[in-house]
Amino acid sequence: MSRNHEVASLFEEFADLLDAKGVEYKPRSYRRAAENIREHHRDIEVLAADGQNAVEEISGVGDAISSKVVEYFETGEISELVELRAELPVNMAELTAVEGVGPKSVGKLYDALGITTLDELEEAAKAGRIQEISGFGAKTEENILENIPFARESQNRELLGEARPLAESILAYFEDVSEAEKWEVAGSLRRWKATIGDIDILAASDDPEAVIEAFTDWADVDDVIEAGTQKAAVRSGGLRIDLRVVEVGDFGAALQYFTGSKAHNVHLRNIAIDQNLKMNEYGVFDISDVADPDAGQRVGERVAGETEESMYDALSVPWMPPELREDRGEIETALDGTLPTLIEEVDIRGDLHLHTEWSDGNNTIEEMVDGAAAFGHDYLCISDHATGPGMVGGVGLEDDELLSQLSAVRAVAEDAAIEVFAGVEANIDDEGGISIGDEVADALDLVVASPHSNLDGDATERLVTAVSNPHVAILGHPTGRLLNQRLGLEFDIEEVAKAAAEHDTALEINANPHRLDLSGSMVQQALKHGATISINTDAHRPENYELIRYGVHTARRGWAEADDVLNTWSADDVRDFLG
Ligand code: DGT
Ligand code: CA
Ligand code: CA
Ligand code: ZN
Repeated sequence: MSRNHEVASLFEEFADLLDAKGVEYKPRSYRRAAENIREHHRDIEVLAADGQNAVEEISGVGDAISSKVVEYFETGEISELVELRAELPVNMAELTAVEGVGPKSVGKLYDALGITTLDELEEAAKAGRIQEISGFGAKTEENILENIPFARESQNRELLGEARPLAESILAYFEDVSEAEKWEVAGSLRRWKATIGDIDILAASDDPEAVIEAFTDWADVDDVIEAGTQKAAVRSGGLRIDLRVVEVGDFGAALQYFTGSKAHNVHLRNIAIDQNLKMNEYGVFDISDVADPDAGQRVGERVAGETEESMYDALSVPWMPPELREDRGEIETALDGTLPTLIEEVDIRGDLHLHTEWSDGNNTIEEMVDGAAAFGHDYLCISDHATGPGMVGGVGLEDDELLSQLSAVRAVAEDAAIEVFAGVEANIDDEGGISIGDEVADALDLVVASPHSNLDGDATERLVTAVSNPHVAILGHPTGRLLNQRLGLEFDIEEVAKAAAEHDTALEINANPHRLDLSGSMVQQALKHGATISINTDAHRPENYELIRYGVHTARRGWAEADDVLNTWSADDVRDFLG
């Protein structure tokens, strides 16, 4: 794995600390550079070895940043950053995990009260000392107190979009470990949960110690937490990775057990017991002739365990994809024989929510179109931000600018290899209205309407109004949640889904790993009322198109079939839906 990610995180930390010190402009350019470094197609370590000029091929990286990159690879640290950390010895990640507390507030809290940790923040808030700081007030203090439990909980969970690539690089590494006969990711990651407590990897081998040694020797291991004869745990990129090595004949049983969820497994075990069967990580055992079934793990005759399918077969429950295993009705449905045929990544034919440099995207219309074609899409919709509630810093386009962009999009569309829809991402105001005029809405092919402001509290009426608006085709990231950062809007998804179905408005699964909004369980409820789903990346650069898979697996967690999802349809059918 290249070290671009690591360097990008350093500059993000740098930006946060500068923000905390009240420095202007610089933090923004550091963040932009960090993003470009992370996405850059060449390895930054290789560029740094060629000197500052080579590093400056990355867009947004000038002299000030390239010199620090070179310094980092030469000395192992960036001296300015080391100084900043000493000046502001705060746990930035922990404190900014509290909704409403950004790096600037962290700086003020440290200056005024010396707060460095979440515990100190809580103590100060409870003692009423925060409201005495200028610019904070009683309301802010109350909000901070309210949001601390959520921040604390989210501290230990990692985003799916961070954990998945890491796990996949381990799986690829195991290709070269000759003693490993089978290996697979298990746990919440195999179920594609939006956030992940730890990564669980399962392997089968006749020589477990060799596999464990290879695992702890993996180049990206930062820290070995424990290493035994059958399991090990390491830390890599801030994530804990558990490895268990089992016998080849037990692999299916172990995979089923360690995939979970716990609730799904408990339900299955009860079904097993009703049939005089015992189910555990070593297999399914027939215990009808066993005097004491609790005498050990392997009792009675083993009837399944080599494959995961055999485990379900033994219980006469049809096998089901891991994404469904949350005990949300999947076992009953499987027993009825009515499991959905879940959507797959290959079913996706287009992306309907993405940005260009006309608003806050990184690339031109042409580049985004070419990128979508290269990714394999049949169509895309350019949907830059309109101005309106929640848009700051002049990012959003006025109506007349949207009309100029429309002509530009049509011009690109003429020569494009794929179908190009012209759209917009409008903002939903407090009453559910949208931030563009009727003339623009009529001229465009597609309006995504998204909440970007006032993202607290109950919003059922607001969103029902928005999806009932005849101009609106897609409700974008409906809750506005940011994983580990902000809970977002609360609303009655069933009411919103009913209105959406009635007015032919699709509900988005925003595939950005920070959002995954709608969530799987909300999708499941929305589908009961016949709503159409649209899975979009909200791409700000062509590299983001590949994030679509996180949306697809979230849809699978919501029991979606291909037909339920607008952008599995042909471009003509999408056009018909848009009316
Ligand atoms: P996470 O890591 O918090 O995102 O969630 P999981 O589901 O990966 O949970 P984890 O890592 O604690 O355990 C992995 C799987 O192992 C879990 O999904 C089900 C299984 N498992 C762990 N502990 C138990 C248990 O006490 N009972 C049962 N039935 N299964 C367990
Ligand atoms: Ca786990
Ligand atoms: Ca685990
Ligand atoms: Zn948005």
